Amino acid sequence: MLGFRGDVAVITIDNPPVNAGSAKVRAGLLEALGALGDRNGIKVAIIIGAGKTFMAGSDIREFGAPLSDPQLPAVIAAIEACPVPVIAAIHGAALGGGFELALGCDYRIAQPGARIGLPEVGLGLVPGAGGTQRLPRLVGMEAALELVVSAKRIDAQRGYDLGAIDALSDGDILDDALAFADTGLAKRPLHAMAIAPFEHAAVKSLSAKLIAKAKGRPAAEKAAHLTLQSLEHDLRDGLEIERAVFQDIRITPEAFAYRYQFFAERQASKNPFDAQAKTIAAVAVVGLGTMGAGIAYCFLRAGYKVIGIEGDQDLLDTGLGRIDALIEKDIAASRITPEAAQSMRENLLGNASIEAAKDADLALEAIFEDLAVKRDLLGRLSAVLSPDALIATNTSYLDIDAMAEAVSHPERFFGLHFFSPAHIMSLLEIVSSTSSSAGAIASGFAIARKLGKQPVFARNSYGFIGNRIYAAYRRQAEFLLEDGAEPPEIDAAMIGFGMALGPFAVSDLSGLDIAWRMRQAQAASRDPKARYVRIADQLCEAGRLGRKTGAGFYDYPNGKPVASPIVTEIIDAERRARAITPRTIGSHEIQARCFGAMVNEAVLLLEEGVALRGSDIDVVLVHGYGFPRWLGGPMWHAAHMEPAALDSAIDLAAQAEGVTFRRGDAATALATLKNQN
Ligand code: 3H9
Repeated sequence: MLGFRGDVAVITIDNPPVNAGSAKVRAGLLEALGALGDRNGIKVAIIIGAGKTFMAGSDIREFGAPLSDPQLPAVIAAIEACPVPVIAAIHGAALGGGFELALGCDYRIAQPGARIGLPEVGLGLVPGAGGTQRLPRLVGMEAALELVVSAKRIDAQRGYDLGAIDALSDGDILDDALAFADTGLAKRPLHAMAIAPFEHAAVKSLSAKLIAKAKGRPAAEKAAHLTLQSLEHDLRDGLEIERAVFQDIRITPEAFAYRYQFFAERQASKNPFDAQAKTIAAVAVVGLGTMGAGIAYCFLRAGYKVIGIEGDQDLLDTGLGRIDALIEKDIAASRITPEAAQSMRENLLGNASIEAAKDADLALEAIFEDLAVKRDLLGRLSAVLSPDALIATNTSYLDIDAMAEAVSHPERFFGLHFFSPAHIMSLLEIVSSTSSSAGAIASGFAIARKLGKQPVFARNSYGFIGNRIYAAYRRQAEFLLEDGAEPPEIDAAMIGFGMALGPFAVSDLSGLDIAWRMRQAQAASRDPKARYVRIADQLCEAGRLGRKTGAGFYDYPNGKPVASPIVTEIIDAERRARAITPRTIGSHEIQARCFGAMVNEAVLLLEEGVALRGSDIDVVLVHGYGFPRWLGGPMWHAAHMEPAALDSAIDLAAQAEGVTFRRGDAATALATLKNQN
């Protein structure tokens, strides 16, 4: 849309909700820029976004098919060829193609809090409209590499400090851009701008570090290479090379998987019910152990008042100390300002009595995993709170229907399953009991948004979505142990598959005792014919509870995991007791069986209605369990495997478990995923 304010042309991008740079937007921009030439007396042009943002990037939905003309580089070329200086006026976000559009303008003015950056690598892409070539010319090689390869988003204030933004706007962005336009601007082509000198060795090592941090994903490596190449070519040639790499990479299986995750996350974030969220100002967190303190800190950081409650004064002091340590750590790392820390401290009240929860709009219990103790606490909380206050549990696997029975007005009760460490992990399972009201669930989604968490809806089931799939995976890993593979072989195979850590390294990290307690609680109801591996129980009995005790599936002589002769002896003894002749198991079989077990459980979760969609399961596994994002998630990966390979993986897992897997609807569940993006 083209308008005029005196001798200034104002071009407005208007494509709600985030002004994604679709083909229509690109055509509109090109047309507006063309129309400028027909009008005499125009001195400056401003490009601005309507609504809440400048431009969130190119329209990601277009990347799976051939891109239609005009393409973004053509629009930016038209800006550069425009006879008058062009200003990008940025509010909200200028990301990816949106930031590249702004970099193609002669000047950039932005609101200090606006988010800018090149998140393409996080989508399995490289910037495709000049990001890797123009940014080093503006901010220097080191800062450009960091932004491009880490896909980090920064605020415009930081962009100003780096030299990517020319002026900041504290008021109305258009008014300030008009005032800026009046300061006698001239055309300022980036072609002429050289990259500031830098220390080559430092840049090389920074590049290697950033690529390693991105786990060597091809997009990161290619993006780093393109950025460094900007030195060797003039801008025009550099742009062509970058564009060619972008065109290739956007149709790789990895890029499809990343884009799928992007939309899966947004789909999962939508409240599935049509209901109003309750307004929540004060939250009581009962239980300030590591988990509860982390949860309390999440609420404080998001601006809630928090009442931290513990059983007695000593426990309370320790719990409040834990919260304080988290605050201090974030101040030291400059993640929060001392002023923000001060206001968090003012918002935190500690109390050793449950009565203190009476004014809370939400009470969340984060005490240890014991159903009877939790039920008792929930009953007492119900009596203290006002009848319309919400009550939530952070249980990670217990039956929340059984807990709801202890709550008066059980419709207000639901699960908010945080992942450890709660202040770092983004995932939040929002769990409905059979009596949870739609309003309680809607409130869970509103809370997740305010906390900046990735919510996923789940219905009650042992372990909900994530822990149930993970338990099936873990079980299969233990069958592999008995059958002949050693912990380091299984861990290495799963890291080779793409998992962030192997299953036994994870157990050692999180502690073996939680799962041990769970197994003990389940012992009475376990099918006696089901295959059960006793190795982990025996490690626990021997006091090997993981890293916290200095030994688990591995020994940790210097803090690093090494294979343990004691564990080998325990495994060998178990194999003998079961009359299993160990055999060599290759990484292909390890990966197939572990993956087959995950997919089978995922399909069951869908059939049972515990998960609403396959894509929700993928969001849970990627965000909470280190499943590789570039494979999309277990469901996406399964949907894109050779059907025969998937069948064989599931069959191998079933054989090891000694059961017939119910995977009747796997094909249907997976077919819906195949047609996306
Ligand atoms: C790129 O630009 C490559 C270039 O180098 C290539 C040049 C040739 N496209 O997140 P929200 C949708 S790659 C299409 O909930 P918020 C989103 O799906 C791109 N759709 O809002 C959702 O739709 P629905 C680089 C998009 O306020 C709705 O908008 N850019 C796009 O919480 C609202 O989204 C990025 O990676 C898009 N680019 O957060 C930035 N972006 O309602 C991606 C959003 O149907 N975007 N949608 O579910 C974001 O990070 C956030 O959307 C933003 C707003 C922070 C902007």
